[in-house]
Order: sequence, then structure tokens, then C-alpha cells
Amino acid sequence: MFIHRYPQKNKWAELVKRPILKKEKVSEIIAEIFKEVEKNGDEALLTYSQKFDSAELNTVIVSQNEIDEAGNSVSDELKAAIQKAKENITQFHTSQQAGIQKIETTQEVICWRENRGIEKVGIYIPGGTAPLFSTVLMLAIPAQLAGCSEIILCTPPDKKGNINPAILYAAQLCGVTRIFKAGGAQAVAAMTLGTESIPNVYKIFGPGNQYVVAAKEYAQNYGVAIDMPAGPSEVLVIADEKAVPEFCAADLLSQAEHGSDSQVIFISTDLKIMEETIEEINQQIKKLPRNGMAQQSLDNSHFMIVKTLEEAVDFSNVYAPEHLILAVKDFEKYIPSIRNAGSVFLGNYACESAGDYASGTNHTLPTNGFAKNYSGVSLDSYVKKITFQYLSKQGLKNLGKTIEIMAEAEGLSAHKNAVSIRLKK
Ligand code: HSO
Ligand code: ZN
Repeated sequence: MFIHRYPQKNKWAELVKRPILKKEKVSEIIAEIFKEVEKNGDEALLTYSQKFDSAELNTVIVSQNEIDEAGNSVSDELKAAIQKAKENITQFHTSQQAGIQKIETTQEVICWRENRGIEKVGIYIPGGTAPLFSTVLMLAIPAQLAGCSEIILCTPPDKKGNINPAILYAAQLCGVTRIFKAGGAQAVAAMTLGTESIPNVYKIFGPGNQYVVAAKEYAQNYGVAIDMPAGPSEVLVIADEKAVPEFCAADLLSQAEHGSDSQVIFISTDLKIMEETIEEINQQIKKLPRNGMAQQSLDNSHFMIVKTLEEAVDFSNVYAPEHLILAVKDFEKYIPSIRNAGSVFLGNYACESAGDYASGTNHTLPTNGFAKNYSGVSLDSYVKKITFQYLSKQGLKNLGKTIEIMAEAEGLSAHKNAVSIRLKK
């Protein structure tokens, strides 16, 4: 592992770059898929399932029977763990509910906001090498709390046409209203356009490969909202001399095992901690079933020695990591300086896995530097905020002159008149 020693600030721009994904051709393919789904609906989805998932399906609809059977095949131990995670995620996201606050901005002029859940939302759960049922919890629980009336879920089937039972179980448990066997860009197209079986939705959530990401971007041309732009998962760990190399290595590997395009950054002020962490990584990686992927991801990653923790935090703000782990003694001291990060883990015991699964925070977070201008998924992601106002006659009298003067200055006489006509009466 190459260690960058005391990189100068003018080298940072190079170090914060994410591995570049080849984007060419993707947009043409996405446009074609949307056209196909628009024209042939369910039939197009069944054909794509045959082509991409090697699955022979008669329908994209998951039956209640399949959901019940899935429930029976999930172990009691896993059910209890999912239940515990659900409780914590529910508790944390419930705390994000803000009450209604009516504000009298001028006497008898009253303004307030009310939340309304987005009526129809779609959740995409990727297939592939790891069945991310934890993402079902992260996306369905806040949707249900927000009062979304339709919460649909699309996920690709395996070769036998089945969906991982834990995904089905979690979906049912967390209030998903309908589940469909559809994957990739075609699932996003279906949730955007609607098919005979799959209703169109107003907002699409969830991770996916570069085709899914591109399809979500494309969906916005149809007026559909998306949770956030996405890229491969990433973690940045800052460690001082009190960090524990075994723990740091385990955290870096837990991110690296997500995929060969994941990125991990390790920054330390202490050379000994750096060397021991690298040694630990070399030991721990041998035992990982996904070590091939983890190794490729480590090859894209950076290990840096810096002089001070302040400098480490500065670098992190420029990088804007999805996950930031502060494995440092005085972590509280650095909290005010953190400006750009999706989710922050404090101290030697706050591993990223805690937030990935069960502490209560959401694991759908901005990647690829988007932590500079986006938040992770929260209750807010599922609501629109509608403003209301009430003015009594006296209220309009109190504010009327202000409005009339401004309308006149903008040359909008009808606006002015809407006030004058009332005040004259
Ligand atoms: N670290 C991932 C979430 C996840 N990890 C799901 C395990 N399962 C992106 O934040
Ligand atoms: Zn993870």
C-alpha cells in the first residue's frame, strides 16, 4: 500500500478525485430501455428479466403467497435482528417529525407550513452479490412514517425467478404496499412511466449500478424526483495515536467489500498507527469471502500521513465523504469543523456497520462529493412542505401598503389592485 506522506495542499485535488466511471453509451441504452418499457409495458420487463437476470417469469407481480413463504424461511434470529434495527430506525426518524408552528409575521397575518407525504414512492433494491435487505428498512420505514400512501418496491429476481426472502420479509414488515420482480434501468423506467402491473410513482429512491443511476437521472425528464445523485460507496477514516489499528482496518475493509469501485481513505497523524493498520488490512483481508472485490477497491484508495488532525478534517471537507469515521480521542473538538460529510461516526466504537444496519441513522447517503450539497435520506426526503396563510381584514390593512408599494414598483397593477380593492370595501 502506497502511503502519501504529508501531501501538500496543491496535491489534494488529485487525491479527492473518485475513480472515473466510463459513462459512454449508457445514456443511449437508457433511452432505448425507457422507449421499450413505454411501448410494451410488462412484456418488456419480462423480456429484460430473461435477458439480464436469466429468469423466466410470467408476471412481475410478487404474490402474497411468495411473501408468506419468505417469512417462513427467514430465521427467528434474523427476524429479531431486523425487528431491533426497525425499532431504532423508526425511533430516530420519528424524532425528525417537526410540529406545526403558526407564525404571526404581522398582526393578524398568520403563516405556517404543513407536511404532506409524497403520495406514491418507489424503492429500488439491487440484486447482485449482496441482498441489501437493510436498504429496504432504510427506505421503507421513513416512507411509512411520512404517510406515503403507496410505497412500491422493485428488485430483480434470481435465475429461478425468486427474490431473496429477507428482502420480501423486510418489505412486508416495513409497510411496502406492493413488490415487483424487476431490476435495472427497466425497473426505474417502469416506476417512472407505469406499466399494466407497476404503478408510476412521484419519487424514486435507492442504490444501483451505473445503469440504475443513469436511469434515475433520466427519470427526472419525466417530472419524477429522485433521492439523490449516486456513486460508489466510500469511507474516510481519520485516526490519531489512540486509534485501534484492528478496528480501523476492519472499518476500511467493511467499505471496500461493497464493490471493486468502493473507495476508502485512511488519514493518520501517527505513522505507527498507519503501518499497523495496513498490516492488519493485509491479515484481515485474507479471511474475507469478498476479498477479490475488497482488494480491487483498496487499489483505488489512498493512505495519507498528515501533521495535524485539523489538516485531516480540512482534507475530509474537500473530499466530502459519504461516511466519516473520527477514530480520535478528542473527537468532540472536531465536530464544529466538519462541514461536508454524509454521516459521521465518533470514537473507536462507532463502526460504520452500526449506521449501515441498526443504530437508527439512515444509510442512504450522498457519495461522490455530493455531501457538499446534499443530505442523506431522512423523513424530509418523503414529504413536501406546504405553506398556508390566513390574513384577516385587519391583517391585510396592516400589510396592504407594503404590498401596494412593491407591486407598483414592479409595474404589476393587477397585483396592487388585489389589495386596494379589498381595502376600499
Ligand atoms: N454502506 C452501505 C450500506 C450498507 N452496508 C448496506 C451494508 N448493507 C452504503 O452506505
Ligand atoms: Zn456498508
